[in-house]
Order: sequence, then C-alpha cells, then structure tokens
Amino acid sequence: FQTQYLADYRPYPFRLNETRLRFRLSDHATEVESELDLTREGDGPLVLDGGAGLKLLRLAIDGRELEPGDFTREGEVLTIAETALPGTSFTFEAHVRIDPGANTTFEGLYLSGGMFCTQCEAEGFRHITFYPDRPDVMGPFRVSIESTKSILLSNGNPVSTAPGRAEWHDPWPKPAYLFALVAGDLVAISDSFTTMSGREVALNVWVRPGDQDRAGFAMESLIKSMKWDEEVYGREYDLDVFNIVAVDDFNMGAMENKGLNIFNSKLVLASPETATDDDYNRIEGVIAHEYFHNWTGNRITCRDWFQLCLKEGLTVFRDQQFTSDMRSAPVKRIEDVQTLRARQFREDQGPLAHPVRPDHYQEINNFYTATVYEKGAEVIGMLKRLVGDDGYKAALDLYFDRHDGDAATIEDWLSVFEDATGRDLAQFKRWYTDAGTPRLRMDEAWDDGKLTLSFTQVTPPTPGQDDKPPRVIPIAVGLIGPNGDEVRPTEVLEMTEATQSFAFEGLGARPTVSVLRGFSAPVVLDRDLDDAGRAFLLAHDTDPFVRWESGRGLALTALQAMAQGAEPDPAYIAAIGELAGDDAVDPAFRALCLQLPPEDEVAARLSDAGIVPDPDAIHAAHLRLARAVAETHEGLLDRLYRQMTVPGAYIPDAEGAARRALRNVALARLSLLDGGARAAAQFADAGNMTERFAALAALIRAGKAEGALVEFHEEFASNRLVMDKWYMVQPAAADPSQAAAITRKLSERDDFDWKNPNRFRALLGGLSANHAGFHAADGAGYDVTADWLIRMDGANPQIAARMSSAFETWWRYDAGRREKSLAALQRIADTPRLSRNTSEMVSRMMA
Ligand code: DPP
Ligand code: ZN
Repeated sequence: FQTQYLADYRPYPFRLNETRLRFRLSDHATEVESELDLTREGDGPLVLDGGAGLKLLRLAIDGRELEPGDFTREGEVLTIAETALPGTSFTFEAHVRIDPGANTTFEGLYLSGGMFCTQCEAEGFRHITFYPDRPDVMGPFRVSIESTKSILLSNGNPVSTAPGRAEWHDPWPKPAYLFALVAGDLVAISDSFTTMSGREVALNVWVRPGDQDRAGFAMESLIKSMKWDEEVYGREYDLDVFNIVAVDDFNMGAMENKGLNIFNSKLVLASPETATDDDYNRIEGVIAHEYFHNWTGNRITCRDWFQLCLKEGLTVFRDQQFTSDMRSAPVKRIEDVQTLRARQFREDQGPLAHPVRPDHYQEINNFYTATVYEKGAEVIGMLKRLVGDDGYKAALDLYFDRHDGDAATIEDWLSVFEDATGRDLAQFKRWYTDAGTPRLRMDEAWDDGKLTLSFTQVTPPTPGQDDKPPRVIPIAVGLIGPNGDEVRPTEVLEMTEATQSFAFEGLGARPTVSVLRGFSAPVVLDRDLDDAGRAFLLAHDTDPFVRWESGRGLALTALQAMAQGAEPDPAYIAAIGELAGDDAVDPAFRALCLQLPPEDEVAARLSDAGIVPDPDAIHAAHLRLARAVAETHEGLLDRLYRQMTVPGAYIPDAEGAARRALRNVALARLSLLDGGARAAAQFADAGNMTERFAALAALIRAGKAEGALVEFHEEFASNRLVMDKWYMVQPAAADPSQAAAITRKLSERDDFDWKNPNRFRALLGGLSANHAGFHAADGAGYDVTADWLIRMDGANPQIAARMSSAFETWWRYDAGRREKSLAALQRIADTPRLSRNTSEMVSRMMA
C-alpha cells in the first residue's frame, strides 16, 4: 500500500465551476450521471478518483464520448489523456452504475434499513462516481434524484420536488466529501429559526416513522447551537433549510454535510426511558459540533487531509465551549481531560502516536483520532490562553474574513493569530508537528518569602521522531496560603525552554502551589506533593480542575502502591469523604471526585514509571479501594443515595443529571456491601434509563444480574440503541476472568447484528473497556477480539481498523501477554486480502 506525504501536495490543475449529478436510485443498480464544468489552471492530464466498484458506462468531454485510447483506468485512478481535452474550459461527463445494496463498508452510497444514504468523508465520493475527490477541489452542486422513496434529500436548497423526483442546488462551493444524499420513507419533526440578519431557516430532523417522539431533544439542541454560534462567534447560517437525518448504520458519530447532516441514530434519538444523561449530553454536544462545522469545516475547509485538525480541533474546541456555556464549565473541563487522558495520552504513549497534523499516512480514515480531535482542541485552548480572549476573538474574526471560501492549512490558521496579535508562533507550531505528551517536572524552592518554581520539560520519542525540541507550555499557577486562602490568583507562566524557573516574591508564609490550573496544557505533570498537600488542595483550591486533580492524584498514588501490595491509603479515603459530604459542592463535581482513575490509566502510569503493570493486580486494587471507601463512608453514601433523588418527571438538565450521577456513584459503592439489594430495588423502580442502566451495571458487578438481564432484553428487544447498551455492559462490567467468554457467547446470538457498527462497537468495545478482561493472562480477550476484527475487515474495514487500537498498549505488559497479543496481531496481519485500513494499523502497532 502506498504512503501519502504532506510534502507532496500539489494544487489540482483544474478549477471546478459546477458539478451536476443525476441519480436514478435502485437497490442494486443505481445509475449516476455526472457533469463537471472544468477550467484548466495548470499542466497535465485530467486525473480523477474512482473506486473499483464503479461500473463504467460512458465517459465524454463536451458531449463527445471518449474512446478506449483516450483514457486509462488503473486501481482507483482514471486518467483522461491531455490529447482528449480541448482548450481551457470543458465539460467532463461520466455515467456509472453502482450497487448500494451490496455496500457493507458504509462509505459512499449505501442502504441502511431500506434507506439510501451516503458517507463521503474522507474519500467516499470516489465510490459514487469518478471525481477529483480531494478537499481543495470545490464547486457548487446541482443534484437530481429519482427514486420511489418518499423523501429525497441532498445539500443546499430544494429547487423542485415532485413524486419520485427532487432537485437540489447548493450554491456554496464545496468539496466532494461534504456531498450527501438521502432517500427514504422518513418523517420529520420540524421547526424554524430566524437568523441574526432575518433569514428564515426551515429545520427538520428526519427519522423513521415511529421515532418522532425521540427526536425533540436533537431539535432543541440544534436551535441552541445556531443561536450560540451567532452570539459567541458571530456566525450565521447560510441556507434556507437545515436537515438532519438519523441513520442506524453509520461508521462514525455524525457528518457535517452542507445543509444535510447525517447522524448515527444514537446521537439523535433519545427519550427518558431509552437514553441516559450521558446520551443526552452527547447528543447536545454532537449536534452542536456538526452544526459548527458549517463555518469551521464547510465555509472554510481543509486544503488536504493532513490538515484535518484545522476543522476538527477547532470544531471540538467550539463544541466544548458551547457545552461549558450550556452546562457546568468546571465539570465539562474535567470530563474533557478524562477523555483526553483515556484516549489521547494512551495513543501518544504507544506505537500509534502521531502529530496533531500528521505528515504521512496510508489510509486517512485511520487518522480520525483522539490526537487530531481532542489534542487538536487542547492546542487551540493553549493558543487562546496565550493570546488572551480578545486576541483569540480578533484572530478568529480575521480567520473567517480572510479564509471564507478557502481550503486552508495550519499555516494559514497560525498566520491569522500572528497577524491579529503580533505574536511569533514558530515555536508554538511544534504542538502541531511533534507527536508525544511532554512530561513536565516541577520543583519548588522556598527562601524567606521567595518561592521559586523550576520546570523541566521532556517529550519521550515517538515513532519517526526521536528528538523533541522544547515547546511553549502555558502553565497556569495560583498560590494558596496555609489557611486555605488564595494568596496569588491565577497567572500564566510561559515556558519556552527545556528548563526554566519562575520566582514569586514577597510572600508571607510558604504557600501550596496550585499548578496547571484548568489543565492549561496537555502534559503529564510530575511534582513532589505529599498526601497532606494533595488533601489540602482538594479541600481548598479555588480552581476546580486542580481540586479534582488532587483527589485523583491521591487515588492514583494509592492504586499504584496497592497494585504492588500496599494497603488502601487512609489519607485518600478521609479526604474523599470530606468532599463527598460537603453539600455546598456541586453534586456533579462530587460524583467526578468519587470516581477512581480507570484501570488502564493506572497501568499507563505504572508503565511510565518503568514498572510492568499487572492487570489483575490493578483490578484487585481498584475493587479493594472502592470497597474501603464504601466501608468507611457507608453512612454518608447511604445518606447521599437517599438525598440525591430527583423529584418529578425526568428532565435531561444539568442539575438533575448531577444529582443522578452522584446518586449512582453512591449506588455503585454501596452495592459492594449490600450484595446488590439497593441496585435490585432501583432496577425495579427506575423511571428513566439513567437509573435503570446504572442499576443494571451494579447488579452485574454484584453477580446478581441474571434476572435483570433477561427482563431488560425482553423489554427493549425492539430498540436497537438500548440493546446496544445491553451488549456493551455485559463484557464491560463482567468479572475479568469471564469477560472474554461472555463476549464470545454474546457474539453467537442471533440478535448480534455484527455488521451494524453500533452493535459491533458495543460488544467488542465493551470488552476492551474491561482492562483486566481484555488483557486476561490466557489471551482469551485478545483472541476473541482478533477473530471478530478479521471477520469485520472483510465487510467494513474502517470499523475493523478503528477497533484494532484495542491492541495499541500491548507493549506495556509482561512477556506472556505480549506474546499472546502479538500473536493475535500477527494473525490479523496474515489475513488474506486484509484491507489497507487494518493493514496500516496492525503494521504500525507491530513496528
Ligand atoms: N467530520 C466528522 C466529524 O464531525 C467525521 N465523522 O467529526
Ligand atoms: Zn467534526
């Protein structure tokens, strides 16, 4: 398989003036006729992308049908010889036939539950017709659709609709990856929005008949997003209609196609009985994310796929800001850091580490990663901190002004910050080009009223990058006096050297340093702070992130020691009890503090410290610490459990969700003592899925779930999204020694519809979320995962490749586990006709 390099970028030698598409839809023989008005701007033949599944019926230039000598077709490339191209401007026509009904990759045009739909990012359009399938080739589109389905949708504004036929026009030039088409017997819930300049926009959320009553929250979220983007970024919507369609078979979460967002149904459909608070939260965030792409992604797109973070990092950053404004900002920040550590730090620590802007790839779909998305957002958060809120606003205004209509680069992005603020960002750019998570060490010296903080930064080598020059690290610091008062409010230290000191003078007594406030940089911080210091910050810091982080630090140290034989740490148990019982503190924050760091993260920290992690010992330590908390604070937890009920009908708001979260952590702890009695009662009485599902998980952990699992299945058998939860929680909450066997058994059920990405991810993702279960010493977790990845690769390579990252930490463990996981990877690598997607992932992991 060929490697693509950023350095090889060349502009396309033709300008695209307009694209006209005509679809005659049929399950197994859809015909696509295309006309591209092109103008020559450079040298060479006309090179178009086109997948092997395109049955070529006709090619023409300016109406003249091409003959065999005029073109060649090799692999996925169609080349029209220069000699077949007239002067400067001409129309290229293609007529192809495709088979959406046989498309199991869910890329290009496919069928999902009888509905035609598309997914073109990153390179799916080439499976619809021959096209310059690259993001820097943009044009307005006219689309006509003929089909027997009742609802026929594409991008832009409707031009005409008649039974069996619809025409759409999208006036905004766009690359092919933003093209979309939907044809199905759908129903909508509809609303409207009047933009800041008075444009009336029709809004529709399209679902299958019967699902309308679960689409209301998505619509509310859309309206909030449209308003927020006007108020905060001054960005207005630019078409007469905005359509969202929910689809059951979808490789990703959702897709920002211009004017026609297509969503995985799990990110649209919600009712109190079927969706949890987390589901609601995610729906609101992803609806916002895709909507925000209309400006950051669509109006300004990427020059090439190496620049993916230009739209994704920025749009994640924007959806994080949105959620902070809609809900609790501190809670959102802590949750984002949890995700970053669980997924991105893990990626950065191993063989799949890559820069936020990679400079080579084989398969771009393998780079829709936590590094590009979540670290991409962190980098923007650092930029904003460095230039300040006003500088950020000026830079963004300039970005929209200067680049509207462009396919831009990270260099363009950094230039607007330099031009708007006068800052030199040459060193800052390393955050985009250099992979790896910096380790930041802080040492303190105290001398008669003067506190000196000395920092050292080191970034470990990552694949292909051995030397890491120092980066700009914004370190937000505050000082807390011995009585718990803040003696210095937050200030941002700008570290630019490998080693650097900063002094604070005129201090009365030695303060406790609150450092990396708000998680001001995505680094691993190392400092000598004892349990008492951590407990002090947990109790007194004004910065909610450092408060939470201090509790987490206590837990992590305790777990690391316990995994090597120590007893539970009384300092942690006492401090966490103090906080949990403090009714002045937001219940959501208390719930976060009561959670223990995930077992995978404990393994990562041990590995970082040069200790080979033992998954079983970590799991045992986790259970033991949770039990010790429960035993010490049984009375308090029971009080919280009874006190944190939410009266009245379920509303998916932040306040109610916060109380439910705290109540459910209390339940999880108490279930370690009461044999699942409270969980059984909650499962029977719960009026909403948040409570129901938490009870089910607690029952599984207590070994008392047999009846509940049957009941849950009976009640929700016809609801795919709820059944996904049933598939996920069983391996995830299972005793590690059983997790692989449970996974295999569930995978043999008739309703394990493995070709559905949500179902597959639920089961296999549930297993890999069970750290000690996936890494079972006998290799059973590796084996069942490999078996299914091999099978999935034949149907849907994108999903197989994504899920293969379950193996990315194989190198951390003992020789026995390493050997077994490598054998599983080798078995995948040896599979005949393995896809480019999975082949690239496996070879990177084994390198
Ligand atoms: N561009 C899509 C997104 O919103 C990818 N599925 O992230
Ligand atoms: Zn996105």
